[in-house]
Amino acid sequence: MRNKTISLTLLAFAALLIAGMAAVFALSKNSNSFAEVGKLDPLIAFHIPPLHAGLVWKQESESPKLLFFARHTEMRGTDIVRIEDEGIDKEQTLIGDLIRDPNIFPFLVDRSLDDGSKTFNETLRASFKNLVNGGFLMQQGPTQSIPTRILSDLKRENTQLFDLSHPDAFKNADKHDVALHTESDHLLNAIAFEDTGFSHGLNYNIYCSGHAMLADGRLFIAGGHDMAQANGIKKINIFDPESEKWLDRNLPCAKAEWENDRFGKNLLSQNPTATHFEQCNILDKESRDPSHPSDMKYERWYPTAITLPDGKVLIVGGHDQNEKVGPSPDTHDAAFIATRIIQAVPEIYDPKTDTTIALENARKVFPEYAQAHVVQTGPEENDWKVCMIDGNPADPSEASPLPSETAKMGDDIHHHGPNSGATFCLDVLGALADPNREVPAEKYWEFLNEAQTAHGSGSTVDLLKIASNGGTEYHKVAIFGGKDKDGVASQIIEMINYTDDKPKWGRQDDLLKAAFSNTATPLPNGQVLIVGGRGDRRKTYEKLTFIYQMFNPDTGHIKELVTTSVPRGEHSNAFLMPDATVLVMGGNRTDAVPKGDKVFPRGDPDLGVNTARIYKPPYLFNKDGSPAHRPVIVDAPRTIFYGTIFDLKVSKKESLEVDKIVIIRTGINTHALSTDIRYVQIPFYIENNGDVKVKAPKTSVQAMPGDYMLFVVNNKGVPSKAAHMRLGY
Ligand SMILES: [Cu+2]
Repeated sequence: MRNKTISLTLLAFAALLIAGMAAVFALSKNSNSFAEVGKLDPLIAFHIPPLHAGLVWKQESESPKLLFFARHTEMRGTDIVRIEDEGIDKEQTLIGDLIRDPNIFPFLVDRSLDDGSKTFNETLRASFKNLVNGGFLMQQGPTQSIPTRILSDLKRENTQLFDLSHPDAFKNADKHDVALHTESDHLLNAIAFEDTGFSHGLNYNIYCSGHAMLADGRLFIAGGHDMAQANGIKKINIFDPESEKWLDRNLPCAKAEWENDRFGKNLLSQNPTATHFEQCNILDKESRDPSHPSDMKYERWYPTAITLPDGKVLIVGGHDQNEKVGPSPDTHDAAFIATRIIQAVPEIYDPKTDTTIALENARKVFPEYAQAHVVQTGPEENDWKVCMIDGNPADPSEASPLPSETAKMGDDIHHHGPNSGATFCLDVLGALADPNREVPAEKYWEFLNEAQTAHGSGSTVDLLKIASNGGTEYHKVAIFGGKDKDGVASQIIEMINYTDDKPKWGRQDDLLKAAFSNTATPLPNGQVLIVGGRGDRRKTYEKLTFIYQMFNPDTGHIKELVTTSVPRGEHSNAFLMPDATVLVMGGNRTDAVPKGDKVFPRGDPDLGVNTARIYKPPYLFNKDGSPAHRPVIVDAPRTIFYGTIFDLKVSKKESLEVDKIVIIRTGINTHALSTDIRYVQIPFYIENNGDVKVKAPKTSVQAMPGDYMLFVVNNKGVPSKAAHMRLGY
C-alpha cells in the first residue's frame, strides 16, 4: 500500500516535472518569438461594434479618448426593439421587430419564434419604419445593428467616447476566442464609455461619413447615412473634444417628433393609418436633413475628407440616391437603389467661416472612400496638391451614375468602384481661385501615374522624412492590396515617392494573402503593421485575412507576424496608441462567426461579438521575451510651431542613444482609410550636455496642423511612450 503511494507520488512528481519542463519550453519558445512576431493580448469585449473611430485630444491632455460611431447614430437600441418597452427583459426583445423576412434573417425565426408568445406587434413595427425611416425597410445587406443589439449596448447611443486612460478601459476576461465571450464580459469595461451622440448634440446619422481632424483638434464629419437604402446627407457635423459636444445643427423634424411621441403612440391613437408626423413627411428631405449654412451642396455617403495644409478640408466623392423615389413593398427597394449616383464635384469646407464651397470646375469620379494624400509640389507654402488613386473621368455636365450592374441588393451594395490605378493630383488652390469655379468642368486634376493595378479599398500609409536642412528627403505612400479593376481582391503592394522627379508607383513584396478593407498602421520605428482585410466581394469567413504582417518601406519586404482568430474586415480599424502598442478593433459582427460553425450554424451575428485587442509589436521585447528597455521622454512642449526648434528632455542615458524622432498625426480610421494619419520623421541634434534639440517641420505641407504623438526611438529600434503635441502656425 505504502509502496503504491510512493510510486504514485513519484509518478505524479515525474508527470509534474515533465509538464513543468514542457511549460517552460513552451513559454520560452513563445517568449523568444515575441521579439520576432510581437504579442497578441487577450480579447477585450466591447458593448458596441465601432465602425469608425478616431483619437481625439483635449489640448492640455497627455492621453487621448477614442470617439466611436456605430450604425444609426441618432437612435438608441431601445428605439428599435419591441416596445413593451421599459421592461426590456430578455433575448426576444433584442430581435429587431422590424425584420420580417425569414429568408434574409432565418436565425431570427429559429431563435425567438419557437415560443408562441413572442409575436410581433405589427402596428408598432410599422410606426417605427414609417416615422423614423420614411417607410423604408430597416434591413440592408451589411447592417447588423438592428437585429443584433446586445443587452450591454441596448440603452446606449451609437456614438460613444471611450476613455483610454480609465483604469477599467481594457479590462477583459482573459479570453482569446470570441465565441467564449458572455454578456457579462461586455460589461467589464463599460464604465470607460460614455454616450456622446444625441445627448451631446449630434442629430444625424453619420454612419460611413467622411472624416478629418481639424487643426484645432476638432473632428470634422462630412455627410453620412440617411434612410434604409443608402442615401447620403449634406450635413457637416463637428465634434469638439474640449467641450465633448457637437456643433449646433438644426434638429430634424422627424427626430424631434419621435422624441416627443415615441413609436407615434399619440399620433396613431388619433389616426391609426398615419404614415408620418404632421408637417414631417420623412420623404421630404427638409424633414430629415433641414438646411443649414454649413451644409455641403451635395449629399454624400462614403465620401473622402482630408485636412489641407491651410486648415481647410477637401471633400471628394461619396454617393447618393433619389430620396423622392419612395419605398417599395419589395424588400430590395430596387427602384430606389437604381437611382444611385456618385458625386463628382469636390467641396471645400472652411472651419473659420463654417461654410462649404463646391468646386464645380474640378469634377472627377472616384470610388467610395478613395485614398487621398497632400503632396508638396514646390518650395513655397502654397505649393501643394492632393493626389488620389483610382480616378475616373467625369461627365463635365452632370452627376455620373454608377455602372448599373452594381445597383442590386443582396449582392455587395458597397461596390467600392469604379476602381482604376490612375493617380490624379488636384490643384485645390487653383480651382478655388478660378473665377469660373461654378461652371461645370473637369479641370485642375493632373494625371500623375498609373499603378500596376487598381487598389479599391486597399489601405495606405503616408511616410515623410524631413532632412536636417528642413527640406523633404522623401515622401512615400504605399498602398496595400485592394480591389482590382474587376473588383477582385489583390495581393499587390505598390509604393510611390512623391519627391522623385517623375513619381511612379513601384511594385513591392506581395501581401501574404489577397485582401481589401485591411488596415495599415505606421509604427514609430518606421515599419508598417498590416492587419485584417477580406478577400472577396461576397463576405465569407474563409476569405478573411488572419495573419498580421509587417511591411518594411526601406526594403519593400513583407514579414509574417502573429496569427489571430478574430477577423477584421470591413468596418474594422487599428490605432497606434501613445504607449506604442496597437489597438485593433471593429469589423462586421457577422464576420466573427465562421460559416459552418457547429455551435452557431448560421453565423448568428449576435454571437459574433464585438471585441478589441492590444497588439504589442516586436520592438517592445528583448530576445528572451522580457520587456525591452525604453527611452523616456521627461518633458516636451504641448504646442509646437512650424519652422522652430524646440527642447525635448529625454532621460540622460537615453538621450545619447536617440536614433529617430518621429511625429505621427492622429485621427480617424475606417474602411482602410486614414487620411489624417501621417508619419513624419523630423531632424534633431544633441548638445554636449545631452539636451535634445528638435526641429519642427518647416511647412504645413510636410505635416498638416493638428494633433500628433511624438516618439523617441533608440538605436535598438525601441520607441518611447508618446508625448502629445499640437502642431500649429
Ligand atoms: Cu461602411
